[in-house]
Amino acid sequence: MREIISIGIGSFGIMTTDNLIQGVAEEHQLNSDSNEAGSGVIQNSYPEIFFDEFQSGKYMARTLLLDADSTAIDTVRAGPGSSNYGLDNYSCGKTGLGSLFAKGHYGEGGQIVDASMEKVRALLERCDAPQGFMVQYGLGGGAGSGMGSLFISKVVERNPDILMSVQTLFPHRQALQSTLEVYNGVLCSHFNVENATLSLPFQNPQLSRYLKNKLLIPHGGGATFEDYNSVIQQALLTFTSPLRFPSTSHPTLRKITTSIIPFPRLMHMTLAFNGFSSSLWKEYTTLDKSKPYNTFINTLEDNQSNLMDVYTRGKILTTYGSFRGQFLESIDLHRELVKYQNKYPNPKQFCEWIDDKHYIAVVKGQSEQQQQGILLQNSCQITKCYRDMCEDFTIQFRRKAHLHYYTNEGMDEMEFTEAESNMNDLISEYAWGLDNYYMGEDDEEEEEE
Ligand SMILES: Nc1nc2c(ncn2[C@@H]2O[C@H](COP(=O)(O)OP(=O)(O)O)[C@@H](O)[C@H]2O)c(=O)[nH]1
Ligand SMILES: [Mg+2]
Repeated sequence: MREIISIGIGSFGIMTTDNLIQGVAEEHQLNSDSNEAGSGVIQNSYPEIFFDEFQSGKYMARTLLLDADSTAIDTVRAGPGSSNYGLDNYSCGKTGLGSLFAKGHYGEGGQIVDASMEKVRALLERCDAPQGFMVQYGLGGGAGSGMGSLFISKVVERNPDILMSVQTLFPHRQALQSTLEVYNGVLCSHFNVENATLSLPFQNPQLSRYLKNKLLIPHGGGATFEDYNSVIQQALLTFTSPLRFPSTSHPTLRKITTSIIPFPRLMHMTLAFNGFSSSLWKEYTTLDKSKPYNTFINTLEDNQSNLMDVYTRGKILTTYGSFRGQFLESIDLHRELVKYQNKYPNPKQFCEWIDDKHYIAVVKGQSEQQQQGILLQNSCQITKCYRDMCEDFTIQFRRKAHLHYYTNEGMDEMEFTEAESNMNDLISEYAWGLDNYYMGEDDEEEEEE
């Protein structure tokens, strides 16, 4: 059984991992008190992808939640999903990390990660044929960036063949909780690029825009982390649904990554998500249920569906679509995508030299209401996030602002320089697919040096 090990690190990571696990338990109708498969358990579905099934019939999440302080873990333990975990699923320290990558990677956080390796080994040992890790963390936080980057590099070092998919919260200029977030983000991305196989990033301001544009709830700017997290939860549930339910093309994480990632470092996806399943969704009212393909593809391709703030133009290399709905057929969806691709002015938008750009998996939905789709695009448009982050990084780093917090913890300035140049390399690896329009528009080309 192709098991996935889910890991949550830092507050953001722990909350989103818990949400994902709760969602999976609900979709497979695991009984929430005893955690046994309920009487109405869906035939032919595979909760074992995320859960260990014990001989007693109990299902426990194959999950590890790591943090430096216990705030987020306490919330989970007091929350509705607590019965999914045992004591072995948590690890936390006693003090916070003050939003410092240095403390998360080298200080107290490092010790917590070291100690968790034994638990990872035990989880892996119980697996039959693991398909990989899904690790959630925020690039801006101390625990998320420091411990997250250390965790994935340690796991990959010990298990070189393992697939590492990371779901991260990317810092955004409009939503920085601390000035250190851009430092943390660049230092952590430096490790992600080398160790992760697949990266699915999110940004809070874009999630906020998404809620405003797509949902009929009048938020009045008051959207909370829970609201953001519920969008992330639905997106990840849709992304993983073909792995957990019978589907066309029987994807595994490995199949998905091999079909959409032509170069190991260009593995940062832009996610577009649509969940028509509830009447709260604006498009639900206009959805033509007999012919939903147009609506699906069109709404997924419009920029408002993106969960990341990216450029509106730039080459798309490949796409992976995961859909569920009663009326959907993969062949029609594929045709619709190809039609979209050939529409003016799009042909140039798609990379010419990749033959089969679209990989699609469809799960027959359980109910008429359930219509969801997520489209992963491997595209150069994502460069915007890296460019913004690196620009902000350089402005601070040139003046050595806030640097002493890191050097006091024993970090060397060289590490900052290396991370910066690795990120600039990544940006230039994506540059071939951006038109001149974006390059050097609001930037005076002094960045080199
Ligand atoms: N969407 C979302 N963002 C969060 C959540 N918790 C924290 N954040 C954001 O994530 C970033 C990192 O913070 P956090 O995860 O608390 O740091 P850490 O615990 O040190 O890893 C900050 O910019 C927060 O605004 C959450 O539950 N949902
Ligand atoms: Mg925290």
